Amino acid sequence: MLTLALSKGRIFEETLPLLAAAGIECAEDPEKSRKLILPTSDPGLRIIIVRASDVPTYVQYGAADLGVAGKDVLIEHGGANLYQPIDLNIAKCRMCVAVQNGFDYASAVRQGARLRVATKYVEIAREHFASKGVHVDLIKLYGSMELAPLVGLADAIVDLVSTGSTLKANNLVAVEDILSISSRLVVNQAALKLKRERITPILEAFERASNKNA
Ligand code: PRT
Ligand code: MG
Repeated sequence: MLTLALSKGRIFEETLPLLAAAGIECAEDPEKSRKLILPTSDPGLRIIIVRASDVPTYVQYGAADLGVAGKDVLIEHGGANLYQPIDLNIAKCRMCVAVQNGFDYASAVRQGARLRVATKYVEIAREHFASKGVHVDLIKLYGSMELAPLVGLADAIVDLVSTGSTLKANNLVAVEDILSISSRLVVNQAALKLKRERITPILEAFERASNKNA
């Protein structure tokens, strides 16, 4: 049996067409069902539903053979024991630095001020500001980062942006692009060796289908 770890929402939805390209359908909708283990049309493949940031952990320990996770999540996790063969070109967005409209980010940075930065992505933020030589106090949050500058918790945030409407609705502007993000297929390294015959056709189908998203 192969186990594929997915998170609800955009990752699940955008992985369905890739599964379809491998001839696999998932009859159950995780938004409606409360089940965390979903069968598929392939009796040898099941899907487990986990939090987006937990996908690498399930695959790392072999509780799932395969998973789909954003590059943001993979960088924060560190990627131990994970083989990352394919950029699936799904769930695309950008990692950005954003501040409140009117905050003079450029001169704060130029003057060498110590910037307070709130984020869920502390590893990415640490690396970004270190490479620029900017001193920061990182404040770890688990969500709703957009609020932090509005109530004086931070000068800036590091967050994902896709349409930009969340920033706009909260009177924030992106002042720096850190990196482009998309989701990757991740495979447990031992599973790749032991279950290679089962995994290879799925990898090939995903690769073909994801090239069309590039
Ligand atoms: O929501 P939850 O706390 O359960 O976990 P999660 O946010 O990690 O999961 P989910 O499903 O929201 O995101 C899964 C993956 O999708 C992320 O790891 C990213 O790689 C990718 N992705 C793509 C995004 C976005 N686009 C995105 N726009 N993840 C989050 N967002 C959020 C962003 O954080 C911000 O709050 O959407 C908001 C901005 O969107 P716009 O369109 O208003 O700019
Ligand atoms: Mg989310």
